[in-house]
Amino acid sequence: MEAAPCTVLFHSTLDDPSEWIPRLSTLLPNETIRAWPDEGDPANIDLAVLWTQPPGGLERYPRLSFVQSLGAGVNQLELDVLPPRLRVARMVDPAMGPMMAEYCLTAVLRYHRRFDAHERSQRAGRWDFIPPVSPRHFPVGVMGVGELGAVTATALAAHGFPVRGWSSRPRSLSGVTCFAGHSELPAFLDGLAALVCLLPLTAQTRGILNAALFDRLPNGAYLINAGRGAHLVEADLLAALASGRLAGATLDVLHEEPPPSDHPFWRHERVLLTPHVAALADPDGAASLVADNIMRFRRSEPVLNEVDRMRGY
Ligand code: NDP
Ligand code: OXD
Repeated sequence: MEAAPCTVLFHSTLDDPSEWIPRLSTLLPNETIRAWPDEGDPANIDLAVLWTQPPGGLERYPRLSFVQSLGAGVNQLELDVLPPRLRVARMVDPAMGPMMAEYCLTAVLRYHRRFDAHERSQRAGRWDFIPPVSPRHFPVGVMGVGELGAVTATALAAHGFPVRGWSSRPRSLSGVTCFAGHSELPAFLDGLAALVCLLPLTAQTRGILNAALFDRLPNGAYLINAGRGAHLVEADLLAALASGRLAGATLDVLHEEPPPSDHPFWRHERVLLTPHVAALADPDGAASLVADNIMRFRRSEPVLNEVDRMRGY
């Protein structure tokens, strides 16, 4: 039997509703799609497609039963304050893996081929000859080898870098040496030339990029964080860059995006900031994934990529 029509609320501070609403309306012709703030009566909202909670929070929607996240990460939805009955699915868009891999490969190659140093030399008017080294001598570690990390680790390995992956549960990835759990973190970090963070932000991973972790890396290692800003203890990064423990950092995510204008990262010569652009769901393909999950939920079928509310990702 056809389910009665329902109302779907769309809210994002990142994604453009004019890209999403027409596609969702075509794919879900029987549902009413409303773009916040034009939400109508909050009591009529059944489902939501969100990057973050709309102002006023989700308690305003007493009938809301399912949230499809526009982000692969879901920490920005503040899962802890959502009613326990609310089910949440995250974005797994196959187009995002290669996009993330490309971002991380670009950042790793920039360090491996010493473009960072060449940029500094040029600015100082120096012709510094730094001989290139083979990628075989530049081990890269990827923290988090889930949907995005696995594609990234595999792409780095295909480029000739020795690659290690670290996850919560043991994993096996072709061409990647895998480590799991806290007990294997020191072995994972030992000797890395570059560390890439693609973890979800949870109570376990908040602040994981800190002085104690940096001290396990060799002097002159590089950090690339495209997970979440709160993975990083910013003061510890500044200290590690000052001491030479770390030689540079590429940060796509920050505690505050954008950071305040007086933030030391803006003008730090060893920090490269990018504005949360590493990977983004493309409405062209991802709108049908969202519509499919909504239809699954409506038919009481298992939804795809449901978030484990206890685990937080
Ligand atoms: P997944 O859930 O598919 O993968 C997460 C990985 O992290 C898994 O391998 C998981 O281990 C591992 N992990 C989680 N907690 C721990 C822990 N405590 N210790 C060790 N490993 C852990 O997520 P995605 O790959 O889809 O996305 C990862 C993150 O990337 C997102 O949560 C988001 O924060 C960020 N992101 C950033 C974007 C950007 O543009 N900068 C774009 C999209 C995402 P296990 O396999 O054992 O579960
Ligand atoms: C994210 C995303 O989680 O853009 O950052 O999907």
